Amino acid sequence: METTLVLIKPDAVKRRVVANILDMFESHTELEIKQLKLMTLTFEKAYEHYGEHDGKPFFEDLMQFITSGPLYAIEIIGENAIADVRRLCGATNPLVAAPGTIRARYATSTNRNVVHSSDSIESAQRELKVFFG
Ligand code: FUP
Repeated sequence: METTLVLIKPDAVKRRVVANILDMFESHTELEIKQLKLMTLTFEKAYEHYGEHDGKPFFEDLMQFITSGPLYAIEIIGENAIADVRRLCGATNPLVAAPGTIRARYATSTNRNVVHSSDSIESAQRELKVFFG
């Protein structure tokens, strides 16, 4: 079994599309939601998650955005949870995200792309600690 972290980001919460996004994970029969919590990140928490992007041109905007309001942190498990969840989320840039994916449906740009999902077993373990201890 794999375990992965999903964030439903503040843009999705503000635009009230959280239930639609959760439905896409719930409808995937190979995936199971194990934990879910609503929280607003401090700068310090956001840095623990996104610190690897420090120095990149989009970093300040990313930090401002991810701390701008509540988000949902979700632990999802499944045999191929990491790849399955990333496939459901779609490409980082919604303009190239496959039709039917969460980002194709709901994201408005690369910087406001409604979801995050872990990209490897190692990232998942690190990121789950940040959000669930
Ligand atoms: P992803 O794994 O699809 O979430 O994408 P990355 O790890 O490449 O990027 C992490 C986050 O940085 C993305 F969710 C959005 C943000 N980002 C930007 O805001 N602008 C960019 O040009 C690239 C990434």
